[in-house]
Amino acid sequence: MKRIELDFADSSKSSFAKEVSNGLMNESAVILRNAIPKPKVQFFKDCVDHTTKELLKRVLDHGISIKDCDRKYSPEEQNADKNKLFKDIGFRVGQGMISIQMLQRIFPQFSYHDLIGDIPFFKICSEIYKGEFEWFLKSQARRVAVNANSGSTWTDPIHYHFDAQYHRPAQSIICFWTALTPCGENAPSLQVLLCPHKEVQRIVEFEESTKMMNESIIEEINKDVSKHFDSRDIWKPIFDSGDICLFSTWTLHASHATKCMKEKRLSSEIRVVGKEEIFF
Ligand SMILES: O=C(O)CCC(=O)C(=O)O
Ligand SMILES: [Fe+2]
Repeated sequence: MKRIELDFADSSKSSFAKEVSNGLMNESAVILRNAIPKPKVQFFKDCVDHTTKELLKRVLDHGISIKDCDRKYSPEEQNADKNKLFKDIGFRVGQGMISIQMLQRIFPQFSYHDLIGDIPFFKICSEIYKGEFEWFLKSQARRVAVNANSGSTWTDPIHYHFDAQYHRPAQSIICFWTALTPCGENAPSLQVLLCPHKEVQRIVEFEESTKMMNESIIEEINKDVSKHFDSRDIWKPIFDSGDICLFSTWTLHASHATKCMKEKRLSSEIRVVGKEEIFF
């Protein structure tokens, strides 16, 4: 498998969108260097930090401690609870995840999709989907720290998975994973396991007609990806702020974290979905 890195300085070339699309389809992930200008990255980083602080304050003002915001209680109890909304927000803030809907409580004008609203991104998505696509609203910012405490507004590193195991039924979703702070050396970043989409589907026994997969194989992958895949295909790039890793709902990925990473990371996973059914 090839490790493809493209520089956005070349994004005006006529072949650029095709190179990105081919890279995603053949290698399952592509790095886009310098994809978002630094001032834009800084602006969104400030928006996310401010949203985190402001929402945390609102949750605390309702007498709710974010440590208590787990979701174990039943739907009936939740519906009867007048603080349900703030417990829900408290849970997500506590986990370091700021959804578009949460961002827009504080900044109604903005969405993470504005980060990829420029023409080169439109061309890339048009090339990948060869038809209509739309913004997928399950997009968010994520604040990651090695050894995050629960309820600390930071999330722990995430284990190996592919997003189709969560976004069911499987849709043709791609993710522009965008580093909003430098990461990969001193702060936790992202790793991907390069493997053709069809091979991932074969190994998890994905049934196109029923959209079913073998749950116990998925569980094994989540625990230890090397049980079913070749760990020599793992790629752990170093990201500067504004760099993007583009991957699909079938790409295996995880946080890349080591004990010596003392800094924290902010990123945004910005998703796009095709109107057509599965084609990956
Ligand atoms: O940011 C991470 O460490 C994991 C992100 C992830 O799983 C995703 O963007 O789908
Ligand atoms: Fe993921």
